[in-house]
Amino acid sequence: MPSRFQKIAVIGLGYVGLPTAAVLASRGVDVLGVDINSASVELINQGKIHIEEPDLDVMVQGAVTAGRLRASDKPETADAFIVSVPTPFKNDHEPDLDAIEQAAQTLAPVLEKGNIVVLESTVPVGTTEKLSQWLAALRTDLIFPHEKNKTPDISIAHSPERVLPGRVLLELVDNDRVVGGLTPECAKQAAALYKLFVQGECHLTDAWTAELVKLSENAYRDVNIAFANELSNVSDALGINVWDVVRLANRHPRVNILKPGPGVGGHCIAVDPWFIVSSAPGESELIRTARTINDAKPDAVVRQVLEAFKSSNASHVACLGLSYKADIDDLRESPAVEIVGKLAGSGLSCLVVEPHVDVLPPELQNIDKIQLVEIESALAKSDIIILLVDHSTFRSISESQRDGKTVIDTRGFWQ
Ligand code: SAJ
Repeated sequence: MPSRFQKIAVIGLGYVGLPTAAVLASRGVDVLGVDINSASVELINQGKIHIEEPDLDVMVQGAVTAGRLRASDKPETADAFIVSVPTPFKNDHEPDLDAIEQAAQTLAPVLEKGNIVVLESTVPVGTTEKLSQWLAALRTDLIFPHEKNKTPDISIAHSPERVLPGRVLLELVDNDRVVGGLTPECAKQAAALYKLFVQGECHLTDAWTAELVKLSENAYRDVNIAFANELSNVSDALGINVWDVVRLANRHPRVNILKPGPGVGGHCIAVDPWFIVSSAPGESELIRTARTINDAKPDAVVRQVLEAFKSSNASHVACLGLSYKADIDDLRESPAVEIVGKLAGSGLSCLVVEPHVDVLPPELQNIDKIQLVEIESALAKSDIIILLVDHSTFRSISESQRDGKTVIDTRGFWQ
């Protein structure tokens, strides 16, 4: 029997949407990718990509060449719609759902009876229901699943993405998925959609639970990283090497402390816990505290570097890495970007090395104290080296290149 999902539209072609679109196309589905960024749309239609992710370029090129994947700034009718747009925060860590509301406006005109809409973006609890309400307001001719005691024309579910940048294509297929429907039938329909490519298990639940599951996963990781970061503050205060503490404590069979670092970045872990805090401020003290501890880490690194600079004759500081973690090009919420900006703001000349980007991010551009340079040049001119990101390419830096310099290793890379 042919699949009921012959054509799928993916709204939002970012770090998750584009790989999802490409994987679906590789399973023989006709996929339309929709994005408001016309430069990305144009690039994808040429079989090229605007983000860095292992093997994604080959998969997108194959899908476009085979005529299975097209990109556009406008949606068309389809059997299913996957919404994968950013959900940042605004003001005092309040969730910003504008992109989801905009996606609802974009897809409402082309919705047809029998369609399914899956929200993949990480959202505060209750947003999937809100999406249903937004769509209902725009399409009064259709029945939506939040409307009680009616048989819906459209299925709506939340299935949060869980993929790790750098391993997206593998994890999209292998990871289990949580699929939460606005009704049990919506969950069943969405699970059938994911079974087109997911080899992990699909766990069915309601949309509200699925929303909190996703937020809990990232808050859990944030709290654990905050523990490691607090431990590094404690160790520094006591003059003890935190990397030895973590390594030795982790020899206990039930202890697994994560790695301290210069702070927590990325569009997920640094953002999502706030969605819990904003929904239940009185009940989320630990989650809020973890955010505060992790957010304070870049300033602690800046203080450490300024201290080292004062007691040296250094003219330049080599800042190794700008992305939010190793071996990727994603600079969103990156603590390294914040640290470099603050060091330059304090008058230090920063020679930045970031092998994964060709230009500095807007917030670091046109600052004469900051230059993006090659590794060799940065190391040759600097007496202080700050390792901000543990990129594999930095393994090529030899001991002799570090000899005689002050090294501040925020990732335990050379421990
Ligand atoms: N970090 C540390 N120490 C550690 C681990 C991470 O300082 O021991 C830092 C990283 O350097 C980085 C930040 O935390 O700045 C986040 O990195 P990450 O690798 O922990 O996570 P992300 O943001 O790349 O991806 C997370 C993942 N969530 C979980 O592991 C629970 C991923 O599965 C999610 O799909 C993703 O968020 C998302 O999109 O929500």
